[in-house]
Amino acid sequence: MDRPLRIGMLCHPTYGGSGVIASELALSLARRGNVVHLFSHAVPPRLARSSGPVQMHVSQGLPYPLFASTPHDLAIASKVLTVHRSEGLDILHAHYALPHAVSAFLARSAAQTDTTRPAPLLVTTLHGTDITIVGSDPAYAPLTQFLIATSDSATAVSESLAEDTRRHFCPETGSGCEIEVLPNFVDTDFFHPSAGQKDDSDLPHVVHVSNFRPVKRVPWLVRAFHQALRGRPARLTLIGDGPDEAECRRQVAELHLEEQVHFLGMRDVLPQLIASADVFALTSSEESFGLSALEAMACGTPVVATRVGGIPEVITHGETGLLAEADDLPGYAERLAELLFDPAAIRRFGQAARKHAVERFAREQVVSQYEDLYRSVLASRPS
Ligand code: GMT
Repeated sequence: MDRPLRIGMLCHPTYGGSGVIASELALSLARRGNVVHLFSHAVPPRLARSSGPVQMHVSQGLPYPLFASTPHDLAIASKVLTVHRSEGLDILHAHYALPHAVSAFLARSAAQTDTTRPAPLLVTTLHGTDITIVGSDPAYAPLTQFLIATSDSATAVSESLAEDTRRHFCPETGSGCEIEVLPNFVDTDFFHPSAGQKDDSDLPHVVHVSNFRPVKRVPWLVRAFHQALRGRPARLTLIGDGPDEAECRRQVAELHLEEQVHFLGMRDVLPQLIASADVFALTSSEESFGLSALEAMACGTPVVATRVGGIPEVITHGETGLLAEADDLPGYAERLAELLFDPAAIRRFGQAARKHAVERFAREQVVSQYEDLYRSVLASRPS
C-alpha cells in the first residue's frame, strides 16, 4: 500500500470556487489517511462547516504602517516553512496562482536550502481569472508565467483554461506551459436532487448563486429574466452578494420586478435552495469552469448559461442545459423561457444533468486523479 502523503494546501478563504475545491480536496485527501494542512488567512467556509481531519493554519501578516496592505501571503509562506520544518511536507498545492503559488514557491525555495530533508514539490492549480484577468495583466504576467514554468506540475480546471494559459504565456511552442487538465468536482451526495422539492404547482423558479462580481453579469441576468417573462408569472432568486448587488436592485426597481426577484444574500444551504428551483442561471462574460453550474446539475437542476470559457465542457447544450451567446441578451432570454415554462423539459434535462455530474465529475474520482498526480510528481523527483 502507498504511504500516506503530507500535503500543504494553500487557498483563498473567500466564498468562491477555488476555495471550495481546495477545501473539499483537502477533506477527501485527509479522510483517505493522508496528512493535510490547509493554509489561508481565514478559515474557508467549506472547511469551517466540516469536522474532517484537516489541520487548518490561519496565517495573517503583521499590519504595519509601512505596508500599503497587510502581506498575508508572506505570513503564509513563513507558516508553510515552519510546518515543513517540523513535519516534512511532500507536496505544496497552490490553488489560484496569485498569490498562493508565490507563497508556496518561497517556502519551497527556503526548504531547498535544508540538507536534512527533501523540499516539498509544488503543484499549482489554475482556476480562472488568475490567468484570464489577474495573471495576464501586465502588472503580474511575467511572475505568473514564471510560477507556471517553475511549478513541479501545473493543472487547469478545464481544457479552455489550459488553452487560454498557453495562448497568454507560451504562444509559440507551448513549452513552459505543460498543463494537465483536472476538472472540478462535486459531492453528489451533498448536492442531490432530494435536497429540495421541485413543485409543478409553484411558479416557475430560476435561481442564481455568485459573488456578484462584474464578470458574473447579474444585472444582465435581471434584464434577461425580465425579457423571458413576456407577461408570464415566474420568480428569480439571487443568492450571494458582492459589488453588483446595488446595480441589480436598481434594475429590479426600474423594471418593476420587486414581486418576482428576491435577494437572499449569502447562504450555506445551497443544495436545498438549488434543488427546489426549476432552472439555474449563469450569465458570466467568462467562466473557466462554472462550479456553481455543476453543483446545480448534481441537484438535478438544469442550467441556462452563456457559452463562454469552459462552460461547454460542463454543460451539453440541448441535453443537460441550454447555452446562449454571451453578447446576445434576447437569445439568452429565449433559451431561459424555452426551459423555464416547459415542466417536461425541466425534468428531462434535470435527470440528464444529474447523470452527467455523477458520471463525469464525482468527487472521489477527481480526488484520485489529484492523488495520482502528487505521487507521479514525487516519483519523478530527482534524487
Ligand atoms: O477566477 C475567479 O474569478 C475566482 C475563482 C474562484 O475562486 O471562485 O473562480 C474560478 O474558479 C472556479 C473554481 O475552479 C471556477 O469554477 C470558476 O469558473 C472560475 N471563475 C472564472 O473563470 C470567472
